[in-house]
Amino acid sequence: MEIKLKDLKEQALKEIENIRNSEEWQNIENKYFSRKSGELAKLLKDIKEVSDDLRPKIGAVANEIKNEISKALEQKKQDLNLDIDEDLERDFIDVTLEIEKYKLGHLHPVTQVQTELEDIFKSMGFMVLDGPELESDYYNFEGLNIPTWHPARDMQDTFYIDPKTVNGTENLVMRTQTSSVQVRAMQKHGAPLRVVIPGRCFRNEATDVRHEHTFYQLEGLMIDKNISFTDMCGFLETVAQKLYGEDTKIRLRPKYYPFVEPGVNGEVTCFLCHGKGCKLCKNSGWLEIVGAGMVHPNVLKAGNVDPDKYQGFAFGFGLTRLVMLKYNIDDIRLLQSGDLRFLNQF
Ligand code: FA5
Repeated sequence: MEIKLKDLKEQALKEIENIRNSEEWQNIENKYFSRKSGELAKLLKDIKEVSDDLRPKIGAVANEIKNEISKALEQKKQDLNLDIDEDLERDFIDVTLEIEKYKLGHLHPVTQVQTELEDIFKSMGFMVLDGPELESDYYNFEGLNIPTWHPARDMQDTFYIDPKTVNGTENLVMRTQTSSVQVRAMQKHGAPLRVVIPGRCFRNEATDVRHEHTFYQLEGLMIDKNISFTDMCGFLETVAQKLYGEDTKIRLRPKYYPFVEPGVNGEVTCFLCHGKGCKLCKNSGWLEIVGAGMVHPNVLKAGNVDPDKYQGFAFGFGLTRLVMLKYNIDDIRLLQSGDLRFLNQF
């Protein structure tokens, strides 16, 4: 090790002797003193391998040699009267170095499908509204024709909030459905009205591959004069065709929702097998995508809309389920897992 150090010193002093200009000076300085790749740095690393009893002696020799080379360099600079910009040297940035590039993020798949749906409805003259996630019992249930005693409350297992915790007197719930914005929208904007409301909903679910405690819906409401059930059917078919293609058909079957009369469950022909039957549609040929119906007169009244003058229909898409269908995702819980290995696929 000692011999190696002495050889290095001799070689360095010889090279310093031959320096004729600033460029050569800087090259030599770099060759010996560069922190990462300099000859001295390499040797100092080797010293770590030397046995404990010899290390202090070798360390001292190395230090001495380092000082000698440094002094010789300094002397050469003065002898040749070199003008070396040391700041520039210290701050030198190698622009050719490869750096790790920042990866750009992208919209969450739920947001992507939400935007796609919003665009479809905006093109049909609908406005997009928002509503509170922490909602009063009134807008989530009562105003929607579901009084406290009504058995339909059991259809949605709800997170009730103790009013004391939010310094209020009102009964609050985490909204179970975006239908909670129906009455708010009518009260604020009156009739006629075309509005969609995308947003998060919460239910006290035992979660599984198709059920989350937190999920997204997209609500729609159309109120006007002379709106009939057939208008609703035609409208839902148009939306389905815009979503899944011109040859898509829609099937409506009766379903009970307290805030519409009559109420339906809307299915579309499976966009993967076009109705023939496949794994996605569980061989039925149909995919369930929407709940809908004609707005109940009690709900119109709660929204200060006269049911003798106006009628309308409401619909609610399970937005998270639409995302699952679109991308063939077999476990809803992946969507909120925050797992980048999953999210980076979209
Ligand atoms: C409703 O929530 C009604 N508000 C829909 C509606 C609006 C009907 C307007 C009539 C008029 P339902 O509870 O069926 O309905 O939920 C609607 C959709 O939300 C379901 O079809 C499903 O796609 C989705 N959904 C419900 N619960 C969950 C859950 N726990 N996880 C994921 N998606 C869910």
